[in-house]
Amino acid sequence: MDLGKKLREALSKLTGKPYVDANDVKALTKDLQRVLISSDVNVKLVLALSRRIEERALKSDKMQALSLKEHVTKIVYEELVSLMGTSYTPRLDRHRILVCGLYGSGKTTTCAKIAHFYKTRGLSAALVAADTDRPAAQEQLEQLSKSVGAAFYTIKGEKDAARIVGDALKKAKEDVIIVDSAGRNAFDGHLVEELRSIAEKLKPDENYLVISADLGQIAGKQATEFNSAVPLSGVIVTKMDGSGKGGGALSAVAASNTKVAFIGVGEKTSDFETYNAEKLVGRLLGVPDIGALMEKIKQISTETDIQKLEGEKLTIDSFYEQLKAAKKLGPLGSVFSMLGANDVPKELVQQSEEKLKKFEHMINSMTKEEKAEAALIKNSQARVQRIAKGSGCSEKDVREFLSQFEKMDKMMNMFKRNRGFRKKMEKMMAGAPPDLKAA
Ligand SMILES: Nc1nc2c(ncn2[C@@H]2O[C@H](COP(=O)(O)OP(=O)(O)O)[C@@H](O)[C@H]2O)c(=O)[nH]1
Ligand SMILES: [Mg+2]
Repeated sequence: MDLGKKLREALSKLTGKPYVDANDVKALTKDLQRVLISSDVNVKLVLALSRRIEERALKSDKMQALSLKEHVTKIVYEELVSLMGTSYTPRLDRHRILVCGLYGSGKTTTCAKIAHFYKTRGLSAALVAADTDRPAAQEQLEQLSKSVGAAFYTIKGEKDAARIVGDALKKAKEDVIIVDSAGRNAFDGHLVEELRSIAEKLKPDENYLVISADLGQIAGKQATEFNSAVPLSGVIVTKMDGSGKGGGALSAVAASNTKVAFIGVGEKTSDFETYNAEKLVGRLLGVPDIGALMEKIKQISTETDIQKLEGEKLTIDSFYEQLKAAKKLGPLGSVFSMLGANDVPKELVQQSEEKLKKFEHMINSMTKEEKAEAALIKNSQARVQRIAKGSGCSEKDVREFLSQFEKMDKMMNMFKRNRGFRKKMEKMMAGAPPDLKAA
C-alpha cells in the first residue's frame, strides 16, 4: 500500500530533529493532509483529523518518558486509528451469512474466503449459490467450494433465489451457511427486492456487504444505501492489495453508520483478514517503529496495569499476553525465585516459540465465551475436539494448554493475596533491579 510509504515518509521528517516545534507539527499535518486526500480520504475528515493532531501535539501533556517525536507519532497513530474505525470480532458458532454487493465487487470470491476462514477455525461450512443472474456464477462458486473443502448447494436453472436458499436450508447440516447473492451494476429497487426475499427465507445472523477498495470514499455512500435497505452487520472491503484508495474506502465506511468487518488482501482464499484498525494503522506507519513505541508506552503504564490485576480474572487472552511477555523478559524463572516465589512452574516461564504459535492457533479457534471462561472447554470433550481440529493440534496439546492456564490462574491468585510480593513485582516491571536483601 503506497499510503503507508507516504505516511512513513511524512513522519520520518521528524526523525532527524531533537525536538518538535509548532512549525514542524504544521508541516507534518500538511504532509498528512496531502497523503490522505490523495488516497481519497474525505476532505472534511482529513481537515478535522489534522486539526485534532495539531491541537493535541501542541497542547496535550506529554508523557515524561517519551521524546517529542514519539509523542507526536503516538498522537498521529491514535487519530488515524480513530479515523479508520473500530475492529471486528467475528462470531465462531453456528450461523447463517448473507453476502451482498454489486457486480465485480468480489462477492463470490469473498464467500469462499469466509468458508475458508471458518474451516481453519474448526467449523464446517456450506456455500449456497443464489446468484441467479449469471449461470457462470454458480459454477464459479462450485469450483471454489471444492478448493476450500466446503459443501455446495444450488438448483441449476432456478431463477428464484429464495427457492434456492429454502432448498439449501433443508439439506445443509454445516455449521456456517454462506449465501452468495446476485449483484447488479448499480444499487436499485430490483436488487433490494431480491435481497429482502432471500433474507426472509434465510433469516441471516450476519449480513455482509462486499465493496471493492477501488471505490475510495464512495464506499461510504454505498454502505449507507445497502444498510438502509437490508440492515448490514458489516462491510467487507476487497482488493485492499491493489488499490491506492483503500484508506479512503475504509475511512468512509467507518464514517458511515456501518463498520468494516473483514478485508480482502488478494485473490487467494486465504488472503482474508478480520478488520483491525490498530493493526492496519500500525502496518501503515511501519510496524517496527510503531510497535516499539507502543511497547514503550505499555511499559510506562505497566504499573497501573498491575494495580488493575487485583480485581481482574485471568482470561485465556490475558494468559497468552503474559506468556508472550514472559518470553520477552527472558529467563524469568530466576527472577521469580530471587523474589521468593520458588514454586513457579518452569514450563510456564519459558515457552518455546513453536509452542506459543500452537497456543495462538488454539486461541484463534476458541469462541469469545470460551476465552472468557476456560472451564467451558475443560468440561466439554466436544469443545476440546473442535479446538484441536481447528488449530491443527492434538487434543493432548489442548489439554496441556488448559492445565498451564490453570497453573497460572492459581499462581495469580497467590500473588493477589501477597501484597509484599506484588510490590516487588511492580518495581521489577518498572525496571528497578529486584531488591535481594529484602526478599
Ligand atoms: N487482488 C484482489 N482481487 C480480488 C479480491 N477479491 C476478489 N478479487 C477479484 O475480483 C474479481 C471479481 O471477483 P468475484 O468474486 O467474481 O466478484 P462478484 O462479481 O462480486 O462475485 C475476480 O477476478 C477476483 O479474483 C481481493 O481481495 N484482491
Ligand atoms: Mg459473483
